[in-house]
Parts: sequence; C-alpha cells; structure tokens
Amino acid sequence: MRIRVALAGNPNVGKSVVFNNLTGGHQHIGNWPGKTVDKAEGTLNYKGNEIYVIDLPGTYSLTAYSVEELIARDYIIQEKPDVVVNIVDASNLERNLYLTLQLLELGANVIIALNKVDLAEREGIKIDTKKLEEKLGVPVIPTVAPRKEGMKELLDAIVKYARKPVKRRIVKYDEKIERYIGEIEKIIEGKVGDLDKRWVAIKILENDEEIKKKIDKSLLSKCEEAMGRMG
Ligand SMILES: Nc1nc2c(ncn2[C@@H]2O[C@H](COP(=O)(O)OP(=O)(O)OP(=O)(O)O)[C@@H](O)[C@H]2O)c(=O)[nH]1
Ligand SMILES: [Mg+2]
Repeated sequence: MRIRVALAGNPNVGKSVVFNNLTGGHQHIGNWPGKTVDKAEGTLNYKGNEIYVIDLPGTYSLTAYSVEELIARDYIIQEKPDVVVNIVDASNLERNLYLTLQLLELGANVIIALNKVDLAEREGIKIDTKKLEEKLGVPVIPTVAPRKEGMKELLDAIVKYARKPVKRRIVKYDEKIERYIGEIEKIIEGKVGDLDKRWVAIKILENDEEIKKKIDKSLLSKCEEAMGRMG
C-alpha cells in the first residue's frame, strides 16, 4: 500500500528529527513553488508499505496570516495526505493543542506524536496519553525523537489508520456561534467542492481572505446576508 504522510506541528517541536528518523537517506530537499520555505520530502518502506513523508513548515495555527501557515494548510486541503502526524511538544502541551484542534477542524486524519516526553518528565510533567486519546478522539503515540523512541509505534499507527480515518471529536463553540455555523453550512452545502463545509463555515465567520477568494461571490454575499440577519 502507498501511504502519504504529512508531518505538522509548531516550530521547534522535533518535526525534522522525526522526518530524518523515518526517511533516513531517502530524502529530497527543495523549495515550495515560489516560496523560500524549505520543502523536505522522503520515502521509506515499512511492512510492505511504501510511505511518502513530507515535513510541513512549523506553524502555531492554520490561519492564512503567514506563508508557512498557508503552505501547511493548502497542502492538507489540496493534497489530502492519508495521515497527518501532528507532532506535539509534551513539555508545552496546551499551546501545541491549538494547532491540533485546527487540524481536526480541517478534517485531517490526525495521529499525534507526543514528542519530547523526556523533557516533559524532567520538568515534572506527566501526561496521561490514554486520557488525551479519549479527549481528542485520535491516537497518541509518545516519542523521544533524538533517541528514536516511539518511531516503530508511530509507523504502526500510520499503517493502521491510513485507510481508516479516526473518529474525531469536533470542537463545539457556544450556542450563538454554532447557530451561525449551522446557517452558513446550509447555504454552502454542496457548493464548496470537497472542502469540509463546517470548516469553510468557520473560516467565513473568521473572515478568512484566502477562503473567501475560493468561494463564489454570490454565495458569499448570501452568507453575509444571513450573518447580518442573525445580528
Ligand atoms: N529533549 C528532546 N529534544 C528533542 C526531541 N525532539 C527534538 N528535540 C530537539 O528539539 C530541537 C528542534 O528539533 P527540530 O526537529 O529541528 O524541530 P522542528 O519541529 O523541525 O523545527 P522547525 O523546522 O523550526 O519548525 C532540536 O534541538 C532537537 O534535537 C525530544 O524528543 N526530546
Ligand atoms: Mg524542521
């Protein structure tokens, strides 16, 4: 089976170390078209599977405010990797989970590599991975990338979940926002190609310029009308 994997995470969480562990000598480093951001791709064979891995730029979020965020987001939307491995810094969990929620909202098939658990432990932080899995609804694999700890488990999870998207738990906003989202979803239903309609609705509410560019003008004004009506 051929499996396409994207590594996503905040800057400095260990994406490149994981990428090197996984792909070893089989790498190609280039640039994103028209961008000066490094693009690292590689492949490996694991248990009869050909696994392609791409190391996305480090980002704190998936809004459209920086080149890195746009590259990461567009890659996930357009290329639809089979699995997005979200590398999370265990010593800085709360801040890192912001991106995790955005990835889930985008509808990505997320597996979490909970990296730097050594550092977290040294700081007296112990994370209940089972609990985290339950709360987020996605697999969580503890790793210490420089020691290659957890890499086999991560690969096994990638193979296991590649064709079996994990059931995700979506963030619920307060009642008023949910009402807005629902109304906009109704308007755009069936009209946003293969984009996740809830995600698009949220982006319209956020006034995301990149998404607005991708949507039919008349549809957009209908959404704006509805938002105006709801006050
Ligand atoms: N203690 C510890 N350090 C780690 C671990 N994983 C990575 N590091 C260190 O964290 C630093 C950043 O690692 P990188 O792999 O470059 O991080 P990155 O996510 O690729 O960073 P950007 O490409 O800038 O977004 C390096 O100094 C790594 O050696 C880990 O599990 N434990
Ligand atoms: Mg890197």
